[in-house]
Amino acid sequence: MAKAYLSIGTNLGDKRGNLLTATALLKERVGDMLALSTIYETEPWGFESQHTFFNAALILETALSPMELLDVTRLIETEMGRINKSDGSYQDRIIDIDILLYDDLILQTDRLTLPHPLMHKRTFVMEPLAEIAPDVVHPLLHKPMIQLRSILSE
Ligand code: PH2
Ligand code: MG
Ligand code: MG
Repeated sequence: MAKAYLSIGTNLGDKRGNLLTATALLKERVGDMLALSTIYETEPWGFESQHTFFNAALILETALSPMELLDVTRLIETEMGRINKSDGSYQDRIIDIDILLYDDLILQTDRLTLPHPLMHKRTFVMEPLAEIAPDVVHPLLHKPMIQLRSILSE
């Protein structure tokens, strides 16, 4: 079994409900939920929007491979009504599920890069993640999440 560290976010509709639906589906299809952070209300990062985000982080114990996990998270996003713009720019969304870490795996493929390449630069990721995984060490930066989070807010 592996531990998968995920970030979830939404800035449209019933935001609390969207996060609850996503976590319920992840538990059903991915594996036991070992931890779930509190929900953080955050300002849109990297694009302009009038809709604030609700963000959270979670840890799942899973028998799925990283690619199987990616397929499951994409399917849940689609089933929940996520529509992606073809140009890849950031936009408002019902749900976004991002894989941050998969144990201490380092991976680079067309579809998936692990650790998530931007995780350590984003307060909306690091704040909830440091809450549930303070001592987990970033496999490339070799620093614990609590330290990466505190560097960000300096
Ligand atoms: N996700 C993004 C871009 N910007 N900003 C916040 N606050 N929360 C997010 O989840 C988020 C974002 C791309 O996925
Ligand atoms: Mg994202
Ligand atoms: Mg995403």
